[in-house]
Amino acid sequence: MSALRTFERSAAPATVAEAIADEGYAIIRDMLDADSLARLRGELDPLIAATPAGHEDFMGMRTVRFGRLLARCEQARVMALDPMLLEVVEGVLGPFCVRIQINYTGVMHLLPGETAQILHRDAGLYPFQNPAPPLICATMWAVTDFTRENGATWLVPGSHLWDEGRTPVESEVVQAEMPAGSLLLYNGAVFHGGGANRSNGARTGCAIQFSLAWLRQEENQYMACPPELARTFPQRLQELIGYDLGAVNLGFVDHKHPNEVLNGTAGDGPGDLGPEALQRREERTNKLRVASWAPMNRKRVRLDADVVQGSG
Ligand SMILES: O=C(O)CCC(=O)C(=O)O
Ligand SMILES: [Fe+2]
Repeated sequence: MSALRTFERSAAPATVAEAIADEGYAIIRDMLDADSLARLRGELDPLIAATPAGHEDFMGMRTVRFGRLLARCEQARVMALDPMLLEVVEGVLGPFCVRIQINYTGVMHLLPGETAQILHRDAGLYPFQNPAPPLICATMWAVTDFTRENGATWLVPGSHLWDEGRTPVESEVVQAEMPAGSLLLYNGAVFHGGGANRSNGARTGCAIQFSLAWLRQEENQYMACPPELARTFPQRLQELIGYDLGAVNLGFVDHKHPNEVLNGTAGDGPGDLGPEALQRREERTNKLRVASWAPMNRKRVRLDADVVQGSG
């Protein structure tokens, strides 16, 4: 297997963002220290124990999976606000939006015997043909070690830049092997999928996905974290889950700023929906040109699990 793009926590966020722009992914080691990891496991263990495995093929028949992580897990709230993480995500998505937002949060706990997931693009939610500007920057936190045997995430480096229609072959797939506490970040247009768990232990990953704040979130954060709960969160987290403007004049409530409405600080009159800072930021982002809007069929790609598992 070719060397994975791996960085230390002390790396410059811009360098990590560049690796994600070039190769579609990066791994940062030691994002969680031993205490944070222990707190996270302590919170996740009862949630995992209380959740039945298996839903359907894509979700994994031997996978314990649940979302709404920010409502359920305090340590996940800390992780979502990690300054290094946010700087990297800003570096990846920032040129294409005025605001970043949290798009999905959840746990993927692969039990022994789980088979490989279909390779897919998370950004396939949105009807853009590839290549497209970055829409999603996904993160996968290794709660256990991620190994070749226990189902470390498969990735196809560079596939975020491929033309629509190109599908991966086995020699193009790598596995994100990383010790517990590491963080995998990837562009949502990179082909990837959970691996097969051929070990005797579970593989636990925590996903926190970000996206351009002008897109609808995959997980409905307003219902996952309703106002009475969100009010107890740090303000930056309130903003990241969507209690914020997604751009100038995008997402107001009764013509007022949603964060001010949430926290009861909105005035009586129409709110200031185009604060200067937001407008200045808008001037620095790119306006996109859609080169083609011809309809085309959408499909998922399945690679044979055994073939890919044998790739080196
Ligand atoms: O479990 C993994 O490693 C990846 C899961 C995934 O990509 C997904 O469910 O969208
Ligand atoms: Fe995925």
